[in-house]
Amino acid sequence: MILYTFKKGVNVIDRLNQSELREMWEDLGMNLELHDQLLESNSRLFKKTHLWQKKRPAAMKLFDRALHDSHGQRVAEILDYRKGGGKSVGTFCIYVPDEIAMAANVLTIPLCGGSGWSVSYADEMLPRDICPLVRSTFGMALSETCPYKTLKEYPLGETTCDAKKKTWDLFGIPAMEVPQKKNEEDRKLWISEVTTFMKDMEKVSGTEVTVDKLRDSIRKCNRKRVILQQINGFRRLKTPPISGLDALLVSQVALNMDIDNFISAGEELLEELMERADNDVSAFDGDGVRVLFAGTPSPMGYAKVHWAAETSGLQIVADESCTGIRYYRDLVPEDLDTLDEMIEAIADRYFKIDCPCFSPNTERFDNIADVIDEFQAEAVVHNILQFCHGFNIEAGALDKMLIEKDIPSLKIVCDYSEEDGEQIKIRMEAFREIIESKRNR
Ligand code: BJ8
Repeated sequence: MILYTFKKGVNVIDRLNQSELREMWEDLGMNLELHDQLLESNSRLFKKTHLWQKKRPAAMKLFDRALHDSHGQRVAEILDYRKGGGKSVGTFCIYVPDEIAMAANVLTIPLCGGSGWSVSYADEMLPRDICPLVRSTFGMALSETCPYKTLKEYPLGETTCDAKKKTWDLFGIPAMEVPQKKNEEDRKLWISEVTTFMKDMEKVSGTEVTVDKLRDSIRKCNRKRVILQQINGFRRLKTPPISGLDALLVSQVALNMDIDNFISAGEELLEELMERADNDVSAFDGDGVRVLFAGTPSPMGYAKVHWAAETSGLQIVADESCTGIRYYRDLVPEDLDTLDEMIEAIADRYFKIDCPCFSPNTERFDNIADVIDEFQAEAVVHNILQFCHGFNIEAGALDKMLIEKDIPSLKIVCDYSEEDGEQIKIRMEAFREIIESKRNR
């Protein structure tokens, strides 16, 4: 057996070979034939979207491996943890406070699907005209190709968009109540929801959340977010040492990977990025056009728009999404003394998330304007997953703000399928030409 070797790796378990993996999937009740198809589709797509890049940091191999391990070695780690009495809950949104679950010894497993392969398997239960993120997630569960289906005490939803809320109802999934507005009474409701979440997590694990445990988990989650901030901070440079595609991969993997292993891999990548920055090594050929990617999340498996942009001479230098800045922008203060103070601070940290599920959501526009300035983006690529009404309708107001700032934007509404990839590329190339000609005006 090969050992799982991270430089300063922790939570190390023996690496499973192929037949051990198949045995594990069989024991989990998965459909091996369909799962093989899913893995084949994911790996073919990954080669196409990521492996054409010639100037990737060497440390990206850690994240490539973590991506490929998400249905294998990571599952084995969680299985091992659960066999030892560990508890876990499945989640679908970055609104669920990891710090609290961690302090109660409960592992959160993000379940959002990014694979186009599984979307049609959702037809059995869900309408076709809802967002591919929801359909991909439940398509995997319904086709018995999701290894996490039985690896948790329960899945935990949240009251964000209508597609998710009604799906929770359909499948009998409990949900945290995320308010729809951000007034003081909404904040109070959210603090009480976070408190209820803590009690639920204590019940799940039989472990009391103490001041010390919560302080430790706040520190650890902050550490992970700071690493993401630092990695992405290098994208401010004129010659970014990491591409948008790879920065997205790091963020996608951050949601699934064991937190200690992620911190360790992130530190290794940071060291290399520092060196590349010192030597002015870019991840891109030539100058390109600096763009901000804004919009719906890109869960693991989905990188079509990043691929189309970066194979067309655009350089994505920042991601305004839940698989980008929205996930790591805000930290929780570490110097608090009581449980109540900590819970309130955690609730406030998550309440800053500027999801279009809120009405109004004007802080998102201010945040986007700041990111454009900070990362010197010349343009915005606005990606909206088909049927996501919140992001799609909000795009109108965002466009207005961008026009006022004289920032060109391109809106791409699409699903997870591969068919429109080339068409999107043509639009990206035309967009790049427009921005280049604007430069010469
Ligand atoms: S905080 S963006 S992770 S809800 S893309 S399922 S909104 S129809 S994912 Fe999200 Fe939390 Fe908001 Fe972020 Fe619905 Fe839109 Fe689909 Fe979405």
